[in-house]
Amino acid sequence: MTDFTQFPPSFTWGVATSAFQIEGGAAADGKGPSIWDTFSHTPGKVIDGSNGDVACDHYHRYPEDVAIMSGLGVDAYRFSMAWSRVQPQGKGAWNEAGFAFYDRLLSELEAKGIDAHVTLYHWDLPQGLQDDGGWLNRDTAYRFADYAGEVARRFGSRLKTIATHNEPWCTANLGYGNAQFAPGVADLKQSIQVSHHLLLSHGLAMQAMRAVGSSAQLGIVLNQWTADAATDSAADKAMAEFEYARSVQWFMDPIFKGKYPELALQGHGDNAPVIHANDFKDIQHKIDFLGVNYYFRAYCSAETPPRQPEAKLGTTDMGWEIFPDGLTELLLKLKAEYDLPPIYITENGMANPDVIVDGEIPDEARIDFVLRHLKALNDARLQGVDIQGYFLWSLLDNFEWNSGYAKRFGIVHVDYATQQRTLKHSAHWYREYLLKQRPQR
Ligand code: LGS
Repeated sequence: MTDFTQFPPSFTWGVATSAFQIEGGAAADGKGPSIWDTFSHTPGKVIDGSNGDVACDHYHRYPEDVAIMSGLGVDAYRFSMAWSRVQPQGKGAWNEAGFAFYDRLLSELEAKGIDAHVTLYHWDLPQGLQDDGGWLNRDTAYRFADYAGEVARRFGSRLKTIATHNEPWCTANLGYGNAQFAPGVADLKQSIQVSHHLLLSHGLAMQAMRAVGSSAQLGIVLNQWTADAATDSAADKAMAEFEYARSVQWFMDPIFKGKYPELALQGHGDNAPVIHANDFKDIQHKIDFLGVNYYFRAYCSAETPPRQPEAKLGTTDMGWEIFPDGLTELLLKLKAEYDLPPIYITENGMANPDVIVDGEIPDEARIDFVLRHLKALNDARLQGVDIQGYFLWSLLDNFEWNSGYAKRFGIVHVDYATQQRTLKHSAHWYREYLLKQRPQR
């Protein structure tokens, strides 16, 4: 299919994971519970009834996992820290044993020459803070800044980048909008207020980290998509415009322009958030990089039932349309609208119903998916978008939130009964592809 695309030698090639999805060790060494521990242990919340108690047991098997990454030849590893591992209640005492785990992980990565890209918040709020009102409580933003400052102070010099949040859109819209994710609230007004507190917490955390003089590049990771109208009808077009405003610009404009997009703010009406006088000043703080997670486009149809995209390239095991062109379009749109810092594609990948056949896992569909998206991102790069790296989601099959373990995103297969890791064809392919990108190494 797609031809080989040569990237510059300085381009960063990585893989990504997050704490709750792989670590396990749910109560190990003083870790406090997070909202995902609570949520996943509540019957009916996760499709297969599973939880993150053991997950990929990465908490104990991290040396093996780092060795796998080293074998793949990646430059960089994106992972998240579990806040309640290092601060069990989300406020008050730090847990030294929790920091010690990340210290060991970083040492392992350093020994293999793999750069660490850390996310501070990948959805696992300490339950102690949820008990105080969670992200609906403005105070949580200040607790987050304390945590960010402490991580930067301890580890800043060993980290290439620190992202405050992963996909605050998901926390707000899935955690508080439709109850699919922890903490499981379905209330539009609350979800919009939560999105504001998440943005505020990002700005406060940036300042707390700057204050300790960390050498790491500081930024945020946003899930983004283009929004296409299904037809030329005025209703579909208006829907697409609103979708882009409420999802992409809603998180970008405060950071880059110090305000919410008018269209979305108007549309939210009485559900618009309570904003304090200095909030935008706190949020609009220069970031060193922007992480973009891209999986699919939004397809907007005002009809009942809504029109579905043709999905010429098919859909993934999540039912998501494969639409690499949307990545090029998105990046060009962002460049036209904002004064952007360098971009990392911090997540891209697909769920596939992978099975082991005679010891092999032939996930050719995933290779095709990644190749097409790399081509799409290179098209944007050639048109002037400053893209510094690509992180494939995910290194390992893992706990896919409310889908449990049934959906497999890894380039490495995990047998959850034995914790055995097996490289899929895509992992072998990625290794060879990276060798071609940098034959000198
Ligand atoms: O595993 C997650 C991956 C899988 O697909 C990861 O933890 C997240 O950071 C990220 O959200 N991931 C992901 N995203 C696809 C789009 C998310 C928005 C869902 C909208 C519902 C229609």
